[in-house]
Amino acid sequence: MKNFITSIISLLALGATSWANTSEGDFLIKVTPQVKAQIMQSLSASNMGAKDLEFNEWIQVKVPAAQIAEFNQFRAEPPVGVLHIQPNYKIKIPSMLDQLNPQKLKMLQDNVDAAGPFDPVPEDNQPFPAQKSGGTGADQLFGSQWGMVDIGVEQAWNVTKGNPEIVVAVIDTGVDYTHEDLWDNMWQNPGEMGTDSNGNNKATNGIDDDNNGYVDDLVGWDFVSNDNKPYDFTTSTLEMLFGGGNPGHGTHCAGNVAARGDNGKGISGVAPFVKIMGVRFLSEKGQGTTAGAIQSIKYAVDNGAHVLSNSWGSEGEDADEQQNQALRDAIAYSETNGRLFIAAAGNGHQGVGYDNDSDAKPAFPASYNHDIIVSVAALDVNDALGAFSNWGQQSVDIGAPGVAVFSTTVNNNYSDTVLDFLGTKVTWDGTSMATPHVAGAAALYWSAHPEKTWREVKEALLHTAAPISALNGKSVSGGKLSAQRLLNQ
Ligand SMILES: [Ca+2]
Ligand SMILES: [Ca+2]
Ligand SMILES: [Ca+2]
Repeated sequence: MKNFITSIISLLALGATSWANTSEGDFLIKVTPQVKAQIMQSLSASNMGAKDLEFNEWIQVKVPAAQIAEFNQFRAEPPVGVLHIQPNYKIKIPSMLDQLNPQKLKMLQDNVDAAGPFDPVPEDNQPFPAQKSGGTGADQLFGSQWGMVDIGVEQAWNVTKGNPEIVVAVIDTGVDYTHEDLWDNMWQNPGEMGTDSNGNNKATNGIDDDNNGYVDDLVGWDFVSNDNKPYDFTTSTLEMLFGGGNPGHGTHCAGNVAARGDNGKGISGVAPFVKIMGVRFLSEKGQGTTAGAIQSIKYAVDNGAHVLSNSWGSEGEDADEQQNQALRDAIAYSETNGRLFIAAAGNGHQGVGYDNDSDAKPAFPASYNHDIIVSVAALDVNDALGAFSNWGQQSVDIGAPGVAVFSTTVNNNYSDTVLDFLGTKVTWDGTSMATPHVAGAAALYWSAHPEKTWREVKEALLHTAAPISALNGKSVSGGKLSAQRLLNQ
């Protein structure tokens, strides 16, 4: 053991490391409980880049570029006490442009100068609204939500509109929790509500009142900024177009899970009265790392989310076809604790190629063989598979609305359109958009049947799927999500 520690320290001592740089030289190591303290102490004492991820003895280690090759030798033959070494694989949301054909993309590029000024990025640290809106009345924009009608939410709502005790974690780019149609349904950590013994607001007193390791985590956590404001920062149109930026991905997903129903505003999610936990590990560029993903999953599980909605993909599985063991450990943790892991089937194989069979070319995490995962393909209004959507008889479970999907967007907006100029319209398309429908339906079913196990909820989702030809032989269930059948079976 001493040998490994000495080796790591000597490697790290040779060059400065930076936590801001999450590219090369960023590793995750899993050690045994017996040596963890020793390794952390040694690395910390040397002022090296080591971070305890506080999950299953995983430690993030930064290695200077010049020493990466040497460090990589440990991967093939981990020293005693070290169970696994892997890169801190990148994770991302699919580009909103992935669905565009090359001609259309070229046209956008040719016309990009006409796009006008950059859209403003919202200010950092959006404060929590002072009070709930408490409005009543019809959701005026419900008619724009073709997906809700398509899966039969109105018939499902005759049974239940959702129990506020049921929580869905939207693990994504964050959520605009200040949105008029989301704030009322944001999960609020009971341990950070009310006043402390000094009469101060627990949500803003700078104290970790519930001792869960996170200070003032009222609505969730931001693992990018490491603070209690998992707000959904959008980027400019130009960055979004050509830099893989985020046009408000997490906020769009959250609305389809549980935008507030019957409040006289906007739209309604599939489960209009369950709660949304905001967990952010993907930046405004739509990029994150495995370290952030596993911390997010653990946070959601430990703080009571019943369903985890995951509209993202791991670059994992590198050229050596190595598995992302850290991510698999986190998914196994959600299974051990019985929290359904709903995952986007993916838009093409690692962003390349349409009409992808995930059985042959898996996309992760959706294609992992953990039973807890429900992998979701994207359908359009005519029950056709989205041109971009992955499918797989063994590896994709069910389809749901995922083309031109209407939902909440940042700054109290609502839309099915990412951008629309000079005759080119980019709509909210993706298995990312399909996934929250299934997450919401699982939450709705669990609201009506709180005694069910996760396995029973998953079986009910798949068993009640409405058969469609587009998914016949291309998915486990052979059908699309039916909230109507699910709640009325
Ligand atoms: Ca706390
Ligand atoms: Ca507090
Ligand atoms: Ca509403």
